[in-house]
Amino acid sequence: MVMLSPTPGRNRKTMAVGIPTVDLSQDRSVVIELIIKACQEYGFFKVTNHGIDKEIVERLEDEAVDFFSKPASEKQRAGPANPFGYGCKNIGRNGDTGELEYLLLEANRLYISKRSETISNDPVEFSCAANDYVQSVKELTCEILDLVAEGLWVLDKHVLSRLIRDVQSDSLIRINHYPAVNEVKEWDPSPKTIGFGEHSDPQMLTILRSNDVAGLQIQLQDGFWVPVPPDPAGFYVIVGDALQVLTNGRFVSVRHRALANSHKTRMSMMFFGAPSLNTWISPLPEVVSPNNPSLYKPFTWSEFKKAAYSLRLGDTRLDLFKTP
Ligand code: GA4
Repeated sequence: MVMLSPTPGRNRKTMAVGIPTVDLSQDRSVVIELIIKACQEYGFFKVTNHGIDKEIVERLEDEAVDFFSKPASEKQRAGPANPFGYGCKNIGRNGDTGELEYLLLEANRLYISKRSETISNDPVEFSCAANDYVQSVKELTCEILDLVAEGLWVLDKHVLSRLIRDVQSDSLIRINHYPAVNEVKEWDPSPKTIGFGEHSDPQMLTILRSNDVAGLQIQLQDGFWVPVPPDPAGFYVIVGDALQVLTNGRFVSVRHRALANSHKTRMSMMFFGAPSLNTWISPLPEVVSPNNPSLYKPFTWSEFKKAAYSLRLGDTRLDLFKTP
């Protein structure tokens, strides 16, 4: 694996870095130790032996392939993506753009809706595929959050997963489609074709799955960018801003980006696990002490979301909520 310089093009130093991988079928105590270490050092890891059926992933992937292969005018019927639906090139509300198109949907409201009718000729089929996928990745998110709570010696072991299981949870699902480009340099140290610019995810935890096309990169705490090798059979776990706050900065919300300079079409599917809009977010009592006071002012998820959407994609929005 290669590690890229933080200032691409200038200093071409490379180093080998491994992406932390957690085999969920191992002994529980080993799994917990590996997850805590990965969340603290990288805010990112891959899970294998996660128990999610391949067929569940492939059904939603097939639906998405069908949708993105439609003519632009038809896809536009499912847009714009503000707040939910089909989006093309525009990201958020403040002028960010990328070389991608996508579907952004509320994970808790995937019933057979008018929206499904604009996405698929068989809305029941689409809704079922999306629902089954969401159920599976939500379970995985909750399982990981329970392991995290146990690893942090939190008394109420389900305090984090309960936020995601809440029927009012503001979790989202996103399917990104990065079209292939014709001319690609074998190895480009200063990538120009940004599919999705660098950012951290505002939510608690993101579960990402991609097809076998590379593009995802994560930024290490020292600023180096590391390409993440694709693994369609695994899931990648991304620590978001809200979990950084809940752990009082013990976990880091990893900055990541997606390049789109591949000969092959890349497709990724993300589940963003978030609490309900009125949930107060502040460090868990077990991670604060007189020697380790809270680094953040309490805020509701709704306030944080509002701040995130008022800023640019790459802004470090947590700065607004730091204690003086
Ligand atoms: C990043 C994570 C999710 O994809 C997302 C994104 C959202 C959007 O695409 O509309 C945001 C971005 C994401 C962070 C800051 C704001 C909001 C674009 C943007 C500029 C759906 C999310 O929740 O936050």
